Amino acid sequence: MDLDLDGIGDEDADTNDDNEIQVSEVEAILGLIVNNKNIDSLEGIASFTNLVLLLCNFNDLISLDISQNEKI
Ligand SMILES: [Ca+2]
Ligand SMILES: [Ca+2]
Repeated sequence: MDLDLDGIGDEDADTNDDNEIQVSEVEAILGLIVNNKNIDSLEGIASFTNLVLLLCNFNDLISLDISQNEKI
């Protein structure tokens, strides 16, 4: 998954490998592609303030609130 949309796939958002996702690491995430992952909630999505791309087809989402994601 290419989280920062630089064309290079990224393992995960934990870029400094301390096993925690800091706010700065969440803010660095520009793209989330989570199609077909059996996800039933994207409740924390509001924290992804710099997100410009969200693909979440074929999941079990009932509702999705991206009103806080101003760049989508
Ligand atoms: Ca990348
Ligand atoms: Ca980290």
